[in-house]
Amino acid sequence: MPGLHAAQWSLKPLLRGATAALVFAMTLRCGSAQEPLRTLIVGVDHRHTQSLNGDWHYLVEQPPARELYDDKGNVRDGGYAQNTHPNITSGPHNSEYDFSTAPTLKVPGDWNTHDPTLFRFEGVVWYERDVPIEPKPGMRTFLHVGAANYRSFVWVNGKRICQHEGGFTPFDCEVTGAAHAGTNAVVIAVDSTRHRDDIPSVSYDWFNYGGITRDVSLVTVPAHFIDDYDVHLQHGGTFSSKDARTLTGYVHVQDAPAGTSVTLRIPEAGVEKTLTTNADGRAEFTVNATNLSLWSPASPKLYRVVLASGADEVTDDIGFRDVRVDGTKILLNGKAVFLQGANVHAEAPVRGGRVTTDEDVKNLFSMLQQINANFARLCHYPHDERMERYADRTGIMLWSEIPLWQRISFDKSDVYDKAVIMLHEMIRRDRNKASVILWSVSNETPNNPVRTKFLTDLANEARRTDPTRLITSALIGPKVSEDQVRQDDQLMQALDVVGQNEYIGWYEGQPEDADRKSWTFSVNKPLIFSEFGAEAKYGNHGGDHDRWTEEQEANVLEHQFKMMEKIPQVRGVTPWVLMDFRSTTRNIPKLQDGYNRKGLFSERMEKKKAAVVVRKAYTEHSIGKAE
Ligand code: GCB
Repeated sequence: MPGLHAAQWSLKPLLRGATAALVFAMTLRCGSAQEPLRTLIVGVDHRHTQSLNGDWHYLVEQPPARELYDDKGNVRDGGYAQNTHPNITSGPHNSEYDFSTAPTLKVPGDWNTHDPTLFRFEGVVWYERDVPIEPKPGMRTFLHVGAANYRSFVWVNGKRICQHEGGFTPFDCEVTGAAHAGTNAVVIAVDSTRHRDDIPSVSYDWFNYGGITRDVSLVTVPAHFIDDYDVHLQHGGTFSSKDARTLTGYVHVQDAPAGTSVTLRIPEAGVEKTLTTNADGRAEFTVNATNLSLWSPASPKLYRVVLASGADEVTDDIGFRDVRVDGTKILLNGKAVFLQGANVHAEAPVRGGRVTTDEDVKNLFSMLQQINANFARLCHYPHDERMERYADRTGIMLWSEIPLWQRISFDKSDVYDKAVIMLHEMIRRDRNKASVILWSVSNETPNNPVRTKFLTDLANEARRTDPTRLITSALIGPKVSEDQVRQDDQLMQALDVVGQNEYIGWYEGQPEDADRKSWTFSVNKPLIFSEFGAEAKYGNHGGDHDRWTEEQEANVLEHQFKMMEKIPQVRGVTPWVLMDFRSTTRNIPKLQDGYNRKGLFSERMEKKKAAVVVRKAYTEHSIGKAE
């Protein structure tokens, strides 16, 4: 299969009970559109590419989307996919569509906020763009899609070149064989319909923005090219100043014969080394660097890293740091840290819709800055890569999560396989980002043996794939109605850091009930209170116990912080949530109007009283024991 080296990214060791062939067969059904074996080029945002952002023609297909799926749910290659430009005045009327005169939609973007008639639309939208391509002898061209929600199918000049499942991770489709010199019709069908066995499943508390929501580009590379790399600080048994000088990792050259040479240069750190690939196209290295300044929130130093092999060259800006746990402490470069932050959804402040621009990212981070955060939980799915880049540059530590939210089909092996692919896609894209310190495998899942086995395996897979970061999950329960709360979820055994969600004062009891709670955990590990909070509509005022007021939201947080300060292993807090965000399930008129109102800021970035409480706690360190 072109595009993958078995040892590089084979799923063989990962698939439980399903062979790769079976998964491939499943890809042909709408129930699963994941291509298990394929290319994913790392660092595309730092490569020289031909951007395909901008206007694409689009056609909306009302369910049941017969242009995309046949009666059995198999994907069709006829119809819109062929972009036949029918002669609508005199030709036979067997295909009644025309992309060339269809309206246009911005990529990246979501169709929901583009056109009010599509605001609640969940289904198939077909995108088309005429793309000039000049194939160069010996070169290969890939279409890179930063993310499209949820299933995507891509045709070039009527030939289906790839499909992908998952709304929040990138994919690359090779167009070399399907493209010709001149104008090429690129058609992408995006289906945002929810299914029980999807990840996330059918219900979740955010907005199902459909469309090609992240950057799209053409990446042209030589026949053998660098598709993956990992450059990090040596992660030994204990952190020492010696580790702080040693960089290690690998560079992978796709389709390279054994012995292909690769150069690694980090000029500012005095690193220049020639490496050679093994039979799998992988060149591993360990090098000493001089005078390395480690990345930290106080000093988010990034180094220009240059990788080259033959005619291919990639540059990236990478920070080097060490993160680990020691008992209940979280250590960054050997020093205990307290993570003070907030949960962040990938919704654009003020204008609404998915985060797609540098401006959106800057706005979100400006609110984090206002509360004096050093950390953010990017919930509940991998965010636009711009977020991690921004955090890398500004020194914000991050939690990154795959969308295993509450109830998913834990009993199905193909759902597990899908989760593994999403996990790998997330880690592969972001493993060179110093800001990301935690990989989260799930949020608020039901505590039962089937789920625990699924998530334990997934946590172990995350650790195997990236042993340099900490693995976490946000747990929910036990019931907090008693004053003694004992958390003994077996999933904690598989985690490095425990995430705990609870809503005392909102979904359960009164704000001051928190004062009487005494929490114990059956593991001695660092703990992050990963969600807590209450809803308030900005500008709505009243007493400390009046629901939906800014005063009550602030009151809940004050009591929460007091409770958390008494729990010895608390090493982080992220109130739910930085900013009000759209959710299809929040339908109380005048108060919610389609928004989850637990934001510290409104969706227009207006500061609520809760933000002031959080800023005070983070500035005065009234919450926050690092040791
Ligand atoms: C939760 C979920 C989060 C919701 C939040 C809420 O526990 O993890 O996705 O949005 O509660 O507001 O209910």
